[in-house]
Amino acid sequence: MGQYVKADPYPYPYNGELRPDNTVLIVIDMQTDFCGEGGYVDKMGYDLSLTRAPIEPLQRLIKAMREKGYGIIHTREGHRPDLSDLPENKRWRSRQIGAGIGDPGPCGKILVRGEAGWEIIPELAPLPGEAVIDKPGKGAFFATDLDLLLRRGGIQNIVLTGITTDVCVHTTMREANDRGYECLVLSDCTGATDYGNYLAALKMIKMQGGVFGAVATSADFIEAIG
Ligand code: C5J
Repeated sequence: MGQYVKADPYPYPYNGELRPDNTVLIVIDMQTDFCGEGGYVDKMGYDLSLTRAPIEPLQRLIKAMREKGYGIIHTREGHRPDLSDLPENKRWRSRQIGAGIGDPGPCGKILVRGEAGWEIIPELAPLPGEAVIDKPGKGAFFATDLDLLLRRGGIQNIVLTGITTDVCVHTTMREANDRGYECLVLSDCTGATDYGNYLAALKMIKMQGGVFGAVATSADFIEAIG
């Protein structure tokens, strides 16, 4: 029998084992720096409506998953206040586009831990007890204890959401896929700074029979766990 989500290119998860004890939601980088006024993405000049689009669908999804007892993990991209974990080339590139990481901005120092811009937006604030992973890079597995938490918790399936689809969501999904986790990306719960990249990033997941996993809508996911 099994429990599956209607997804593309195959019903998710591959083995029909979708349960709160083996499945977790990861909400990636829903921080002011990526979707709020005066943050990093805003300073770079991108259209904030694209990275804000997932907020409402995420609120519905998180509520439904909390009610059904699924674990939720949040991530934040950011660097130590002394910038000792900020690669020089990352800083240089961000300055090229006028939003230097570590430089002062309207929401404090850009992408620096503890600053206002680095905080998760209040609409999607983690509940006490939900893990928050602080990551210095794009992928949530690099230089963090995420894999340890997942293995310790018996997690097989990862539902990926958040921003941005083509950068931190994709990097984390690729890291997870190589570690053997079964990945699902929810199309309406993610967004990118470029709409074409958003579409391409979703398309890439589905090629080769689901080379990185599968894609579904949050409505289909909520129906499946209902
Ligand atoms: C970026 C992210 N785009 N959260 N970070 O630098 O996708």
